[in-house]
Amino acid sequence: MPKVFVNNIEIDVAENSTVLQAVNKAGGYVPTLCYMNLEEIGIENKPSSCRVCVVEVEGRKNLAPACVTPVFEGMKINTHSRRAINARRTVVQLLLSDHPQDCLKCPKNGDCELQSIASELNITRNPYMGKKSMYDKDISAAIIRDPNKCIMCRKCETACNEYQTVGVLSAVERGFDSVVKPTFDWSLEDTNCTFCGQCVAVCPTAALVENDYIQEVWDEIEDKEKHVVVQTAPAVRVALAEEFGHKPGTISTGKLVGVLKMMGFDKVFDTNFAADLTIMEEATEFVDRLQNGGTMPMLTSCCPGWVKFLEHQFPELIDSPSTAKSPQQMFGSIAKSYYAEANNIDPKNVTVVSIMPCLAKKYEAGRDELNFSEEYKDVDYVITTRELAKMIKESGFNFDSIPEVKYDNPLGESTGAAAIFGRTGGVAEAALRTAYEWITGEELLEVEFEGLHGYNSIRIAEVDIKGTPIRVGVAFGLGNVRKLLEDIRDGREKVDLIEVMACPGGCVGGGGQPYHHGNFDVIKKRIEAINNVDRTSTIRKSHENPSIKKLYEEYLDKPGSDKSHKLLHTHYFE
Ligand code: HC1
Ligand code: SF4
Repeated sequence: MPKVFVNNIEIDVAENSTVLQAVNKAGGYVPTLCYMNLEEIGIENKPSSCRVCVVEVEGRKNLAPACVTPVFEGMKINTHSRRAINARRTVVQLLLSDHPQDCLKCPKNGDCELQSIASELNITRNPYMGKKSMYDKDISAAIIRDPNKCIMCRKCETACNEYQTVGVLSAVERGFDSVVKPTFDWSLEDTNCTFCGQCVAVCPTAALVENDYIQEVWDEIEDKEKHVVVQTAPAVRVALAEEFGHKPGTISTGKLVGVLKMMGFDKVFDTNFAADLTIMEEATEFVDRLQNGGTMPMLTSCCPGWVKFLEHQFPELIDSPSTAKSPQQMFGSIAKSYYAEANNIDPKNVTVVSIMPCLAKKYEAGRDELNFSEEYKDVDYVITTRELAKMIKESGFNFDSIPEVKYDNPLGESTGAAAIFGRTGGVAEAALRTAYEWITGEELLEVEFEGLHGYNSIRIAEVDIKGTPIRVGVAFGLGNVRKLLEDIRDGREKVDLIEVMACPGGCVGGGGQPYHHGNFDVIKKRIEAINNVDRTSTIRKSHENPSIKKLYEEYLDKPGSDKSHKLLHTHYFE
């Protein structure tokens, strides 16, 4: 174990450590912009391009970039020599010299890493003002790409090309003209982009941000003709509080409902209700395929980033996903049919707003084949957890004093099985809780399937359904999904059911969640919180949800009925 000195303090570090790791171990700090390492899930970015992390190393003439410089025995590191600080200031001033100076109206204002490092380094003026990049913005339903704000950290490239293996973003040109963008300068909408938002999740500036619909949602709430209902996704309740200074993993379901009421929504409903409904349809389809020789393995279909990935990358598997629409879309269909009819409201006057942890949900809401009516969309506006936090802040509500309120019913009642949709392995587990009882006719006493829990990116579990072994594959991160699907295609693995989520840890790590700043522990805490929501639920199986039973009795007849198919199912495109 080499001994090194960080600012004169001696510490032992692991072999092959970098200076940055040594500094972190010593409890010190050097700023970074391009460095990112989510070690547990295999995302690493260290092009050493920004040079913000330079430090002084005794005996070395040039300053050393901490993120890539290996330590050696007896190394003496000074993180804050005047020379190192001045070099960092110059680096940041040069970056700012070609950066739009519009911080006050920038969507990342307050969340921008470049802005906070500039402030940390006390940069109040800039001697290097010169030529400026002038690119057009690329605006899609989910993502806004502003190359003028790109600082060439390459994090988005790593997220898209190495982690997701979608390969849409890459660095082009040289020198001052270098920028990260899609091939041929195409708009993201014209590429294979899945809108997973993982590039947005890691972008340190506003070069990549969500397309926000905050003003549109306020306008709907203000419109007296409109009956505005809102649904909240499973993963939002375990992350929103982070935006208000609470620890990752804080559960704020009651406050979430309370604040949406205070904001003026007519009804506050739960996507979890629709997740239970999804299980009714998906488990029916799974049992049918299993018993009657349908296409196997069955793939889950609730993650829109994954569905788009499948359509582009695995067209030969187009018959494999469940035809069940995602909970977001099922909720919209039921709100504009069953709920509107029961309350005598013209569905054209019902506005459905979704609060989602995800950017691909914005894209999903615009897919025609997911809308049951030709006259209106299932879901009108999708905003992210981050956008909701902005609306709460803008309204001046003090998060800590928001009262805890319960969801409205009937579209607000849900089970623990629905809650776990928000974490990796949860959709498969929820489906099996129901399928087990339907197949065996017996009560499932131990509802948690251990093999479906955990943080590994690819997991295979075998579940015994009274002598019939069901093999379940779970994968998150599209690159891992690719590996699993290739193993199945090439006969190295055989499974019956596959749950796929595009984002790290499932929806809890979605591209619309509060920024995790490269720390996977944040995502793990959210997963634990999701499990707590399940474990403290009185009902933990979707088919036991009383409001779901009533919906079938009064309206849909039974899972897989003609009406269910019209409202709750879809098809995919090669
Ligand atoms: Fe998800 Fe889903 S779990 S996709 O991860 O099936 O976004 O939270 O809302 O639709 O329920 C996201 C989360 C979400 C859907 C559900
Ligand atoms: Fe790549 Fe996902 Fe970003 Fe699209 S949204 S560019 S697929 S990382």
